[in-house]
Amino acid sequence: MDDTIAAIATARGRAALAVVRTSGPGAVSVVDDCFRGADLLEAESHTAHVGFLVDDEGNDIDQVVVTVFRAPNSATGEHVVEVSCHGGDLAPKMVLQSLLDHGARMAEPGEFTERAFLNGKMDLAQAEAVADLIHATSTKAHEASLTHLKGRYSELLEALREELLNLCSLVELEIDFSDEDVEFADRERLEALLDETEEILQGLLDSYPTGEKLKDGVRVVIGGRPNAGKSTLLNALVGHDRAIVSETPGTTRDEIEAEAEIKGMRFRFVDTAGLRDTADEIEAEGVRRATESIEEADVLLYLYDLTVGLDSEEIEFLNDLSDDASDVQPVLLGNKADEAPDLPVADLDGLSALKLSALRARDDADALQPLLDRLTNTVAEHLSRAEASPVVMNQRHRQHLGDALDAVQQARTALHQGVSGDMLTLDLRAALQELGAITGEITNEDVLDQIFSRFCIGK
Ligand SMILES: Nc1nc2c(ncn2[C@@H]2O[C@H](COP(=O)(O)OP(=O)(O)OP(=O)(O)O)[C@@H](O)[C@H]2O)c(=O)[nH]1
Ligand SMILES: [Mg+2]
Repeated sequence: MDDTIAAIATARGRAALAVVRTSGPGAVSVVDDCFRGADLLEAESHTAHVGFLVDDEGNDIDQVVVTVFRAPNSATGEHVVEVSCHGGDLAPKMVLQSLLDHGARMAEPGEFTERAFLNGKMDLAQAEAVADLIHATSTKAHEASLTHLKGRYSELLEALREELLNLCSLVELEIDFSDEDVEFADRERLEALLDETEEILQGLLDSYPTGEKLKDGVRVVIGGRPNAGKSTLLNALVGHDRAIVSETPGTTRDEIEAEAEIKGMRFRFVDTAGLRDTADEIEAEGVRRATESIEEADVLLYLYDLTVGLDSEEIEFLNDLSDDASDVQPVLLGNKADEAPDLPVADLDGLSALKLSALRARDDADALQPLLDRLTNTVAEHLSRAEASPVVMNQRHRQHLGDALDAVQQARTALHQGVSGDMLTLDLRAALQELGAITGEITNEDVLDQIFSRFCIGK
């Protein structure tokens, strides 16, 4: 961290402004060397200065605003200077090049955040939340990563660690005084604390499926026979003509994916080829993909044409689906209600069913409302869990939380079996280690490199 890094912090492309960031011991002098304006070496922290950024031959590049943050009161804890220049393809690159020519080094991916972490500006879980926030594609995912960024999740883990640490020191004290046969650690209290820790860890682990849904979206596959109206429904759901609709059965072959946000959650809708036996090789491949896709769905919208009805093979398929323990939640949709207003939708045991007209829904948003409500219902559990945040959204965290839980459970078994104190502290220490790995209190360089290398440059 003894060198000065620089990178463009904003996205490429045409925009009014862009920001080029630099951080490190030489940040102020590097920018000062290529800035025609106030003397930045004398500038106070948290001040902004208008002037011209120049290249290494002294030619003007752009009119910019330079903001100076002096260590330790900056995002990274080092001297940081942000150059706001004009956006577009050229100015930000030329500004960056000039900073590099004047002694800065190109930043590695995530290096700004890594420095912030190493300087104690944020813990590892918060640093990861920065990445999640940037990648969030729905309101709920954004909220959840913001909670992590604000440190609520870290506070919870910290409190847990403190409890465990207390326990551990009591038991260790006992070991030190073992000759005198005293018990500093009240066994009942110990057990109560282990229970409590276990419950919190379990709660966090249970929130992971929600975290996954917040991050990746809910996968809704639209399936059914050819011509049932699947592509029409996809277009209605996403509000534009994404998929080709035609009266020729077997129109859709490739899977077509489109997204929409409903009640803050991201839904990924997948239109598939109509399910039927076919001699057409390409269509058959489409059917194979559709079947595979249905198995991997969170929700299956199974569409059928009300005027045609469900055949026995479909009924068997749907019954199997609601019977077996698969994670796919099926919703049966009787389509083309406009042509069959009096026909009821098939009533299959335990299967939620709705009647609709995908055709009408295309131009009449209200017609879709019952289906949208049904969809939000299928994720109601996730939505309420997201409210009761924090939600674990990160695979790495899940691993450590699971290992911490194992260790706590082992400690409890050890306690029951009356094993010696040192065995007990071994388990408690293991749990502490796992929790510390999440916030980065205990970590090694390889892990850090792995985490930060997934960030993008300038972050
Ligand atoms: N009357 C009526 N016609 C509909 C409705 N939904 C779809 N259609 C018509 O049904 C035909 C088939 O629609 P698609 O959306 O292409 O059906 P699909 O299920 O995607 O068909 P494949 O891609 O061949 O599997 C088209 O002519 C649509 O206009 C509806 O709600 N009412
Ligand atoms: Mg289609």
